[in-house]
Amino acid sequence: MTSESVQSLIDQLEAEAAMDRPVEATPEIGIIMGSDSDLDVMAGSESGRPGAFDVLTEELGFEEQTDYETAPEARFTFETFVVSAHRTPELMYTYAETAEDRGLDVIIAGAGGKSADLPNMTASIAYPLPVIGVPVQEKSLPSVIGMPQGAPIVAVDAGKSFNAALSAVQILARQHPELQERLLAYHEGLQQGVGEVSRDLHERGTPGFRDT
Ligand code: RP5
Repeated sequence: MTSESVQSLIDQLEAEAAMDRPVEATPEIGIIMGSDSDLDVMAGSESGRPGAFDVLTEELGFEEQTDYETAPEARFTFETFVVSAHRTPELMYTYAETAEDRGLDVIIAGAGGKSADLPNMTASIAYPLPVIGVPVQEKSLPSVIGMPQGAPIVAVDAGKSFNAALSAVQILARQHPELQERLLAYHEGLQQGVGEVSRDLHERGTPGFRDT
């Protein structure tokens, strides 16, 4: 028995899949997580470590798409849903099965707990669409990366949704030179930061550097 709220999401995904919208009007990246309690890890927390939402919106010029009738201005977008492998298996199935027809090019899937099945089940159903798994906790790592031969998933270290988003954009960048430029600019910024810190440490010396 599927609840009304879940069924309405399933119906919406199926309807969107049948729409055949132009690629500019649909998100390239789908972000799903097993629970809204995963959101701080998957999106990035306001007070803690940044995540997929932060790098996509602040570094790479993406916008989050919340309405399919009125797409955001940004050319590249992502969507975000809670999809639980154990509590809403029908929704997981429909999400993965409709992903390509809804215009997604890559899915980032995160789950916590010891039985973090959302990333690997999504990868199996959405195949050959690439899925990047994020173990939300350290103990989720074996169940996210432990796929049998012939059933691929790409995965990042526990909690590293930031890197999952970078990997997703690397995949997209093979077809979109403007994303390649944004990735290079982001990397140059990292290099610049290390170079500045290195010069500062060297020129002030360790005690002086520590005092600033
Ligand atoms: C997993 O169980 C979710 O991905 C989450 O990390 C964990 C706990 O979920 P809640 O009980 O907080 O909803 O499926």
